[in-house]
Amino acid sequence: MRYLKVIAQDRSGQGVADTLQFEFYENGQLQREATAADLKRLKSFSTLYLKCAWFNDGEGEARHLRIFSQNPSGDGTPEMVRVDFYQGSVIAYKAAARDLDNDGVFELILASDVDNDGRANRTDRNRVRSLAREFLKLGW
Ligand SMILES: [Ca+2]
Ligand SMILES: [Ca+2]
Repeated sequence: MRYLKVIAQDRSGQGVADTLQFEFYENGQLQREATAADLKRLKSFSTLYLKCAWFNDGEGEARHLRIFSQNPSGDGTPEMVRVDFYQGSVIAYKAAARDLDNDGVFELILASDVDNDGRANRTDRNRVRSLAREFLKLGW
């Protein structure tokens, strides 16, 4: 199973994340870090992820995101993107975007307060939809 691990850090101590790291995993093994080409394709994703305010103080790595697609029908196109926010090895909260009829458009978004502003609303669902869409562009 493949997933993209995203780590945001507040290295300058300003209370907001200033550094992002991306790691590509397959079957639990780190395959590679993001290349310059990946970073280009991850530009919108990065902006979205920073809005989720799920980051570490300093160079910590406990808080991170794991995002991956699932294709239970086995037809080669994903029907679901899972967006799991981790604290250490535990999922702190999670979200998902589902393409129920497999037409490439997400109809169902399951999300709590993913941007940590104290409200679970349409903005959170839109963030998850956009994160999922941007992630799929990577083809990972
Ligand atoms: Ca659909
Ligand atoms: Ca929110």
